[in-house]
Formats: sequence, C-alpha cells, structure tokens
Amino acid sequence: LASRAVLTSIDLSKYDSEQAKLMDERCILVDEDDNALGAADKKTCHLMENINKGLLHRAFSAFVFRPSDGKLLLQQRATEKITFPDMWTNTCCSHPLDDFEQEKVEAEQLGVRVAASRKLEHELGIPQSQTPVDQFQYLTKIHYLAPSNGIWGEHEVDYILFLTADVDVKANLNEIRDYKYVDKAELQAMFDEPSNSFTPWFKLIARDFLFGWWDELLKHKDVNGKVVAKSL
Ligand code: DMA
Ligand code: MN
Repeated sequence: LASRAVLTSIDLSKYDSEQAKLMDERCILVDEDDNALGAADKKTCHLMENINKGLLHRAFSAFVFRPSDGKLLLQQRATEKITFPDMWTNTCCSHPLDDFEQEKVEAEQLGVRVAASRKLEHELGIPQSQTPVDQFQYLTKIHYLAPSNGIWGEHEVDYILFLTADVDVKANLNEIRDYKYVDKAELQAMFDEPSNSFTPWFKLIARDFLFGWWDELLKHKDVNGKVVAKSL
C-alpha cells in the first residue's frame, strides 16, 4: 500500500510543541502478518485518512505489576497528547522505531522489548536498570484499529508485554497526568464509573485477556508472598 497510495500530512502548530516534535519519530510499517514493509513518520501513521487506506504500524502495550501485591500500574495520558488525551490506560504504550537498529530486531521480540524499556523511562521516569529487556513476558500480539479525536487514530499490530518489577516512578508531565496502582476490583470499579474514560486498546485488552492473565500471574508467589517475576 504505502508505495502506491498518496499519503496525507497536516500542520501541527496548534498542538503542544514537544508532542508535535515526537510526531517525527519513524514507526515501522507492517502488513497484517506483521511483516516489516518500511517506515513512515508517526504523524503520517496516525492520520485516519491514511489508516483508511490501510496504513498499519508496529506497537507495544506494556503492563507493569508490583511484586508485593500484584497491583497493576495505570497511567492517565496528559492533556498535551495529540492522540487519546486525558484517557486512563495501561502502564505504557508506544512504538518500536525505525530510527534505532535494535528496535527493528524481531527475534524474541527484542525490538519491542527495547522500545518498552526506553519509553517506560521517557514517560514514567523508571530507570532502565529496573526494566531489563529479558524480564518482559511476551503474551501475544493483536491487530486493531481505533479512531481517536477528529482526524487522528490508531491502526497497529500491538505486542502485549507484562513485567513484574518494583519500579520508581517520576512522571514526565508532558506525557502523563496521573498514575496509580490498582487491583482487579479497583480497576473494575474504575470501568464502572461513567466519568472515567479509557483508551480503546486498553478496554479491548481488558475485555479479552487481562483479567485471565492477571489471575495466572497472582498464582505464582514466592515464600514471602510476593508475586514472582517471570521472564523470557
Ligand atoms: C501508541 O501509544 C501505542 C499503542 C499500543 C496505542 P502512544 O500513543 O502512547 O505512543 P506515543 O506516546 O509514543 O505516541
Ligand atoms: Mn500507534
């Protein structure tokens, strides 16, 4: 597709300048079987007009759990975000980039693991030493399409990664408005409260996978009652 279609672009001057600059990052284009096809900037990849022509890119969704009580770390996206602002979502989502050789490596999902560790530091200030790439557990990948506000949307092959680790959070306020740890009941209560809004991919993953996987995770505890970290 990308080679033949004429792709649309737009002016970003009315958006937050830091977030506008990040729209120059180069995402990895893929087909529906996740075969890499090339690269395009993040702005091009997230315009519905291009998505409607079939443009698809690679992404990850990371879920970080606290070993002491098995709670999940959620974030609320900053108002400055160009796509899906102010919504509650899983710990961190983003894209492996064509800009970095390591993030293009497909063996053992290395590229998305490296990207997850990089973005957990960028968005939540978590030192990369606390998120070693071999400690992420790869669950599956999902293909989904979701419009955001106005002209924007997502169309991704999204790798789902779990990490059980103690992390120190120092939120980057250009990325994140708020964050909190929740157990399953607390998350369900947030879903039941109509004034909360959630990203479409988080709702989808929660509906189809999250609660079952979370139950499995909580079954594995060490002698001190801490949830055991799983790795590759
Ligand atoms: C993009 O997330 C990835 C998924 C799975 C939706 P994002 O908008 O948080 O990424 P970024 O902040 O890097 O644009
Ligand atoms: Mn995306």
